[in-house]
Amino acid sequence: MFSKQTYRTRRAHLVNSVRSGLVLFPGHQSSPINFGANAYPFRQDSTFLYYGGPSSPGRAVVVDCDANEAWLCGSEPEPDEALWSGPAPTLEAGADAGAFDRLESLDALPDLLAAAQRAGRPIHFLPDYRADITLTLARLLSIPALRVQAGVSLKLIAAVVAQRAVKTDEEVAEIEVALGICRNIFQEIATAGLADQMPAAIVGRMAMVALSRDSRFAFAPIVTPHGDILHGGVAAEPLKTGDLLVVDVGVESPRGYAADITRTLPVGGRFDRRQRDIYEIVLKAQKTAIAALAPGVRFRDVHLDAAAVICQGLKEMGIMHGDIEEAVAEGAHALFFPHGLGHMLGLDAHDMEALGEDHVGYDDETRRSRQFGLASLRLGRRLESGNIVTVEPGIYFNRGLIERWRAAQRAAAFIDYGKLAAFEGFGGIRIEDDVLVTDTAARVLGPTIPKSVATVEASLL
Ligand SMILES: [Mn+2]
Repeated sequence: MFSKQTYRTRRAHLVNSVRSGLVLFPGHQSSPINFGANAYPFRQDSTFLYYGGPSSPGRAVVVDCDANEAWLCGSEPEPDEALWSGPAPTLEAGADAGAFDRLESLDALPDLLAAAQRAGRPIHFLPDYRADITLTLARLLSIPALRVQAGVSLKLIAAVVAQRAVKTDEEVAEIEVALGICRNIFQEIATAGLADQMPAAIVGRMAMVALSRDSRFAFAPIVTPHGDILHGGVAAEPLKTGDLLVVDVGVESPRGYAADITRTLPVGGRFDRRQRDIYEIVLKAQKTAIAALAPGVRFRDVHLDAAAVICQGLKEMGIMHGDIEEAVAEGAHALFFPHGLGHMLGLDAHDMEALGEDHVGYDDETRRSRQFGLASLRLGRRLESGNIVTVEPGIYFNRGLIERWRAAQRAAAFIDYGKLAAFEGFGGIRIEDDVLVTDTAARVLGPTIPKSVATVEASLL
């Protein structure tokens, strides 16, 4: 929990943007895995967390923009529940911690909202991503569940995105706490050795570090020698000397902020010559991109800068040829770098993605491309001071994609398909850091996690 002032300030800012009506943020319910009493670990909705702070399941926040007051809505804990779960915080305790002005019972909320609507006051709410919240909204707003989606407030989406996209110093500090845990995770798996280990055992070590720090994964980690399968999860076979292990992991800080780090590690401790050559290209693309970040710069242009470095490097290796600018314009690099350079980071690993990727990453000036590769770029628009973004270029050799492009002779002016057969089984390389856009440039957040060839190899000895 941040200070009461933090939540008051955040809500005052929101009232200032939305100006009129009521803003409704339904909190998460407890979510069962396979039967009611066996629930997933509780994680509050990030926008609720942002404006209201942590709370028990089944609560809602209302911000009355006309009266400039905030309500915490819920019910008092059942006395019998204490036998099983211990004493739960009262609604009043929650209201005090979050500096709410008013308490309301959830049962009273439908009538209060209906009265506001009769008085011509809009009820603003965000898109939801859990079916139970759709039903909650339908009940609170007295509308059919199928109409909920059509009623979301674009004005509220814009206000929340604009506010959450700019991080305060205390939010930056949270992300750096999460990054400190990530650093420890990489230290732990490096010192334990990689060869002959099952990826699941490596995930176990990673989880041990996170859980022992009262943290948890911000998303399901990727631990695989098949980096070319972009969201391949945890591979199911033991690691062999000579594999390239992609580890993409993020954890949450105590207040729910995410880190998101990727390193590619040579199993056995040494990159071979070809792995090192590709690795150096990815690293150069990443450093070039980080150096290009500044307020006012379009992230899409930075993505294209990284693509150009990748094309140049692959050209020097004889895999690509032709004019670099033309190759990037045609999207030829996307055979090797098919995903986006990065995304916003905050309370969500893909920050605010639930509010709509294009609302977060694009605007009237910068529209999403439909070109393969560029279309996957989640963030394209101009950066502002206070944005936190990931910078995560990669080079992959994905057999299925290569076969489809070769069959169609796609971008054949720029790609030497004859050279690619030798890369069967190479996997892929990605390097990812979390970066704060400052007033003039950018700063890589968190403690150093080895990423040069020399320091990565040294960390594995
Ligand atoms: Mn990422």
